[in-house]
Amino acid sequence: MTVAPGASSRLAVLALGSNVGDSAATLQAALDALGATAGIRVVAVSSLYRTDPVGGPQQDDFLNAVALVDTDLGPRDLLAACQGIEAAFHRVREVRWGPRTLDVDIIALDDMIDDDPDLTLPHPRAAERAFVCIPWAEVDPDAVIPGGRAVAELVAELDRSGVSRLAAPVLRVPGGPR
Ligand code: A4P
Ligand code: MG
Repeated sequence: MTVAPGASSRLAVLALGSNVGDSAATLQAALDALGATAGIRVVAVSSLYRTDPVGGPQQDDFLNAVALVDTDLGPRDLLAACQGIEAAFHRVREVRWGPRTLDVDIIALDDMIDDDPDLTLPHPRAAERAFVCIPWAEVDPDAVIPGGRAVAELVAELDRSGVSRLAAPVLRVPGGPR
């Protein structure tokens, strides 16, 4: 990606998902909340994708998207910011991989690799998930999973049948053109 973060900043790849309520509005509001967080600047946002649920109980389709953010926050503070925004949307954690108003996962943070269960980097299931890799490749065609493979290569190999790009509505970069 040709985004040039500031000297002390890092580039984070965030995956957003929702399958409860007005998911498109929730994802835009989550982006706006990220953009309003001190130390986070949203630099790019993918299209919205309607995706078949992966894992968990029988549940509605998700809307998913990927955002690139430039951040001065450390890994813990970035995770806390993401979880704070999830909480603001009344996310309740009841069923693993179950329905949720909002999920904001950190897919990658610069080239960091960490197996800490509280913040595993890169996200351990990113490479196998078309609903992450397809929007990621859209916003950053040259992306490489830290310690892993090129995202565009993964997209070419993954089953893409459960993921469809929506022409509308379109997510906006907070502070960007309308
Ligand atoms: N955690 C560890 N690493 C990270 C990371 N890189 N980013 C910890 C964010 N959190 C991370 O997460 C559980 C714990 O993971 C947190 O306490 C955090 O410290 P969670 O958000 O409470 O729960 P979750 O998202 O349900 O768990 P998990 O296992 O991360 O879920 P996945 O793998 O992200 O899957 N199908 C479609 N189509 N679209 C989806 O968006 N999402 C899931 C969730 C399943 N199926 C889906 C979708
Ligand atoms: Mg999550």
